[in-house]
Amino acid sequence: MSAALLPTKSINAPADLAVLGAPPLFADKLHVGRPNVLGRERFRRRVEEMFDSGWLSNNGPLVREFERRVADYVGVRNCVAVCNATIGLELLIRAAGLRGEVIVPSFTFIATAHALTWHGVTPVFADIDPATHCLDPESVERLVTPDTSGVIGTHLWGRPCPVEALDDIARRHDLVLMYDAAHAFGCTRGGRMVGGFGLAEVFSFHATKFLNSFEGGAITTDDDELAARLRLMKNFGFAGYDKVVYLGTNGKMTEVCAAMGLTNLELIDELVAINRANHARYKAGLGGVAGLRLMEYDARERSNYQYVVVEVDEARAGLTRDELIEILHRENVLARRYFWPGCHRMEAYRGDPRYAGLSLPATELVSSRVLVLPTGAAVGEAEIGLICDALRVAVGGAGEVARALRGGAEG
Ligand code: T4K
Repeated sequence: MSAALLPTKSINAPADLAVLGAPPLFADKLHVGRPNVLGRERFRRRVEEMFDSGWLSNNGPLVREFERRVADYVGVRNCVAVCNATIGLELLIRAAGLRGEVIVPSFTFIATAHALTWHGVTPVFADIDPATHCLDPESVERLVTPDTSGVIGTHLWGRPCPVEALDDIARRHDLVLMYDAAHAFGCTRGGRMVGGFGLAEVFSFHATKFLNSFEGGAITTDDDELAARLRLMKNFGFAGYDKVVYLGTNGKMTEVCAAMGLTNLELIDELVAINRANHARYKAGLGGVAGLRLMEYDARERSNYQYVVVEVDEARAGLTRDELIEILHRENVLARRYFWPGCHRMEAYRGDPRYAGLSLPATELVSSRVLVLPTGAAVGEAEIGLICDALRVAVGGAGEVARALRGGAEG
């Protein structure tokens, strides 16, 4: 445990909680998404080589090596590295010719929807399966219209979408199927690596992802022609000096980002092991706490375990999800409500008449129940034990804790 995270107390009874006036558990804040920064020496060596090479961006040797290694790891023919996953999605939307309407989950990071809207394509929000938090194929099927050109599924929390059912819908309706795989690097479905499903998939290597390249992303596909188009489009459409063959943008990954990505790719087993151990600790620590359900990862598949997601059943816990978030924040544990309230209820969309009155019951229920807890190399057994203590004691003393939290409103 780092000195900044040394606990200031133990939590054995409600009176030990900060919401009841005790000092916070941690002097410093624990974030969801604190970057993993292992392998600093390897990274520094690569950066020195980069300086020596005189090549900082524009498809340099480190980016090319990163692309090769990601493609090999995922088992696809092509990987196109990009500056971030949002631009990756935008490039893919253009390159695949999506237009009109595209069906997406509302329960996803806003970038999935924004990437479409930014390019004048209408995101049509489908509901999710409350058990998996991924797209519900029946909801998708109901939303197909003559204007639908595609479907983008999100492998939420690194748990893959029902790719077989979505594939079937896409084939029957002649739709382009692609995936936002921002959370799912290193995960499998049916033993097959995510990255090879649909026409193409987009990974994120943002600083907050378990495997980061500072900022970064990658589009993976077995379609050589699509990959060639993406390469041109991410470099303004240049096909040679003075020769622009496509409308393009600047979506290039820099060499320093590729250096970080390569370093972390070499450490991927260690990074996954850290997350897996943390997940098991949360499982042990939260077992038997009424109304809290930790989302599991399928033990038969490979997973990156990068999100620790808890669903709160308010009736059983005696506290709402938002009250538990408040309790944790007061302890300096910055748990998050990803992805509340769902894209369709975000200001950017809910004011648009196309989404007025849209009701997605599973999305709305799940987004009101989910809380995401810190994991990664920044936390370990001690911190997780204390976070679980705080949750267990809060739920155990829910009556007293709720009175303290609601006192102002009720009085
Ligand atoms: N699709 C999906 C399904 C996604 O989840 C995402 C990104 C994307 C697409 C788009 O990928 P990129 O274009 O970003 O490659 C964060 C990330 O910014 C975002 O990348 C991620 N998903 C999303 C789930 O989480 P915020 O708004 O929660 O970020 P922020 O700034 O609050 O960071 C989280 C916490 O991490 C903070 O409390 C502070 C801490 N932090 C963050 C950074 C960057 C650090 O301690 N150090 C750092 O360097 O979105």
